[in-house]
Amino acid sequence: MDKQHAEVSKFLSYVLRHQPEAIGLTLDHEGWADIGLLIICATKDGKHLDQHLIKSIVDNSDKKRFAISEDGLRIRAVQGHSSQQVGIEYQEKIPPEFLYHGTATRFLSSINEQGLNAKSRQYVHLSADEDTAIQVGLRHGKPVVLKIKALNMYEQGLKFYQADNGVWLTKFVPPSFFIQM
Ligand code: HQG
Repeated sequence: MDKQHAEVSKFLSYVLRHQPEAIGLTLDHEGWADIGLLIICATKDGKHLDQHLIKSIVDNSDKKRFAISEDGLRIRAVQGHSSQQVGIEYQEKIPPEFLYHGTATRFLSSINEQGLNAKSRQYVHLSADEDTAIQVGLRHGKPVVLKIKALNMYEQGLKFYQADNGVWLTKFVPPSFFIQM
């Protein structure tokens, strides 16, 4: 992805996950925005988007962050939201035995004490593989990976969901389900 694409991808993450109101955009409960309206709102904000650029970013997103509706008219972020406008009803799913969460070492003592919480997002994000977790942790500093007894959590009644791009979501992970690596 080139620099322009990366910048627009960040902008799309910002408005489709966190602050649609910053450009006067409205998302529906499932997170969808009308693409025509998104282009108008973005242009007013000085960001020049068009259908072609948006489609190319959606298709080339390394983490498959966005989806376009079947009729081609709407776009949404598939996970990562903090906006109160959005409450995607993810389908519950039985997790694998273990899932992984990457974070920075400086957060560890607090996480070990309080458990993993969603912070500004709506869910705690987990991955099925350790490598992805390391990459996620690197965004915050010196990475450390927590191995989570996910199936065990599920058997005790805690719910798991999987976004369209494979990211696992849950509301909270109590410290008793950590295996520190
Ligand atoms: C930490 C990216 C102290 C948590 C990635 C994390 C991901 C605590 C940070 C997605 C804590 C929140 C999400 C506690 C949790 N005390 N720190 N009790 N509980 N934390 O960015 O998981 O590129 O909101 O460990 O790939 O890092 O944006 O979450 O370090 O899938 O598409 O609080 O974002 O995807 O940070 O990342 P974030 P995350 P995109």
